[in-house]
Order: sequence, then C-alpha cells, then structure tokens
Amino acid sequence: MAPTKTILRALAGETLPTPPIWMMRQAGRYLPEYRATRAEAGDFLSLCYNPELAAEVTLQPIRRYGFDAAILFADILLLPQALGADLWFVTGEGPRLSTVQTQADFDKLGPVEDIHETLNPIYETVRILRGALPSETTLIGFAGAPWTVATYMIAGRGTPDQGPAHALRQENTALFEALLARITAGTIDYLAAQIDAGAEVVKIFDSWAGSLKGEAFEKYAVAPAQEITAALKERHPHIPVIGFPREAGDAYIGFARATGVDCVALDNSVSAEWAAQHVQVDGCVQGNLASRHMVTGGAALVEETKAIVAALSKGPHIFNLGHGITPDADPDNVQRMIDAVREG
Ligand code: 1CP
Repeated sequence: MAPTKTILRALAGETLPTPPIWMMRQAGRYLPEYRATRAEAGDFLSLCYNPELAAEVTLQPIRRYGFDAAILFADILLLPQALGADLWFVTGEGPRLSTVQTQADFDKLGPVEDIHETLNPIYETVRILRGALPSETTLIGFAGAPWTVATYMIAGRGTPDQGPAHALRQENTALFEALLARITAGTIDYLAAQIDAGAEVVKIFDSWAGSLKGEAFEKYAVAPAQEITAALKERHPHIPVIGFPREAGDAYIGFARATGVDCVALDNSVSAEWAAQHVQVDGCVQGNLASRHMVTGGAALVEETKAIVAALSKGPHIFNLGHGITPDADPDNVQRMIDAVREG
C-alpha cells in the first residue's frame, strides 16, 4: 500500500509540492516546556528512561509546531550503557563513560542479547507515542552509527577531533574492529526492537563521520551503515532508513547507493544546489538549514530557508536543519522557518 504520511511519501521517492519538515533536537532545552519536564524527571538519563515523560517531551514540539515527524526522545549513548559501559552526564559539560581502550576493558562489556533489559523503557516510550501521535505524524526511531558511538566509548566523552578513537584504530585495529562489530550488532537489535514497538522510520546518526577519510570512511562509515541497513531491511523491508554521515563532504556522493539507505541527511557545510546535483539524483535528501538561523532569525532565516526549498524542489526532500537546534535558539524563529517552508 502506498504511504499517505508526507515523510513516508518523500522517503518512498515522491517529489512533493511542499517538503515535509521536522528538526533535529526538536525536543530540547530551547523549549521552556522541555526544561520543565526535564526538571520534573530530575536529570537527563532519568528523563530518557521514564517512558511517560520521554513521550511527553517528544510530543511537545509536535503540539507547538505541528512538525510532520516526531523523533523518539532518547540518546545515542544509551546503547553503550546497555552494552555494559558506565554512563553519566556532568551538568554543563556533557556525557562521561567508562572507556574501552584495552582487551580487558572490552571483555567487561556484556553480550548483545542483554541490551533489551536496559532498553525496554525506550521501547515502551515508542509504544506510548504510537498511541498518542496525530495520525499524520511519522514516528522516527534512531541510534548512533557504530563509529560515532565508538568515539564516545573509547574516549569516555565527546572529543573535538575523535583523537583517542583514531589512535586505537591505528594502534590496535583488531580491538577497534571488535568494538565496532559489537556496536553494529547491538544497533541492529536496538533499531529492530524500536521498529517492533512502532517506529516507522529509523535514522542512523554518524555525527563524527567527517573525521574519517578515504578508505577509513569506506570501512568504518559506509560498511557499518550498509550492514545495519541490510539487516533491518531483511527483518522489516518496508521501514525506511535515513543515514547521516555528517560532514562527509564529497563522500555524500554515492552514500545512498553504497549503503542502501533511503535518504541521506545533509549537514550545512554543503550547499543545497550541490546536493541537488550530486546526492538527490540517488533519492531523498534531508536538510540542511544552518541551525544558527534559529538563534539569529531575521530576513536571512527566511531567505535561506526558501533558497534551500527551491534548490531541492525537483526531487524528494525532507526539510530539516543541518545539525541539532541549540539551547540558545528562539522558539519564534522555528515558527518563522516552518512558515517560510509552507508558504513556498
Ligand atoms: O541537558 C539536556 O537536556 C541534555 C541535552 C541532550 C538532549 C536533548 C542530550 C545529551 N541528548 C539529547 C537528546 C537527543 N540526542 C536526541 C533526541 C531527539 C531529538 O532530536 O529531539 C537525539 C536524536 C540525540 C542524538 C545524539 N546524542 C547525537 C547525534 C546527533 C548530534 O547531535 O550529532 C550525539 C552525538 C549525542 C551525544 C550527546 N548527548 C547529549 C549531548 C550533549 C551529546 C553530545 C556530546 C558531545 O559530543 O560533547
């Protein structure tokens, strides 16, 4: 049966008169209602693991703006935790994890089969959302890509250049690849369980793909995305997959063909004109307004939004930002962006 929801139509390759729209990190600290629910939960991880409250923050931007898709509220670092890493968040700084740098560290991780014990509340959030979302709104599940997740597991935190992960990949390739394989297997089971619970699309966030070059990009960004996509398509042939190899640059070209993803999400370091010519020829693209416009607003926001819509109007397109909205964004600018997209 042909899909009726706009996001699913674009993902199936349809060129729509107005692109459907959602926004990375649409549930987040720029919204006062998010900050209130997060305070009620106590801390970020308690919010992720509380299905009622996680569903509530997922729904907040849908109620406020009527986005065409909701993205499950969770985090890419819950999978490492489910695989046995310690995870905590330092206020004002970000995530911290126990590190995986030696064989002994790796041996402390648990088997993939055990992840659901930790992740069951996330699937419950998905089930609540499927019952609560408006009938026209698509529910997106997600996970981190193996390379990006590995950068956090190896360094124990976010890093500007992913230095510790690059060092391990060069100095102990076997251990690095064993870790990547464990994360890949866990990601397949995690995403399949989100789909079983009701996710209609899944997105693989490779936020640090841009630091992999040449052959390393092929081995550690393309190959795992291909493996995950193929495994999911075998279990759930009709569920579209969005890939986001952020800052891939020229390596965006052919990414959809090489991995089998149904849509490539673009960061804003590539122009929409370039993407129309080189990436959209292979199918749906998503993106790619610079998130700073959500802070700065004004005429530039409207002009740039309309320019992106126009440049990508001849093929399937889902409008989004090039990366997540930041906590200092003005919620009114989000409405201005949506109006600019829908006015055409
Ligand atoms: O204080 C808070 O409330 C925590 C801020 C926050 C939020 C709102 C974090 C911590 N995670 C999230 C939710 C989140 N993370 C979502 C929810 C859905 C939505 O988009 O609305 C998603 C999809 C993510 C994905 C995620 N987490 C990525 C990939 C996308 C990206 O932004 O590149 C990454 C790299 C993370 C790790 C992470 N989690 C949180 C932070 C601050 C970070 C980045 C850490 C760093 O590198 O320094």
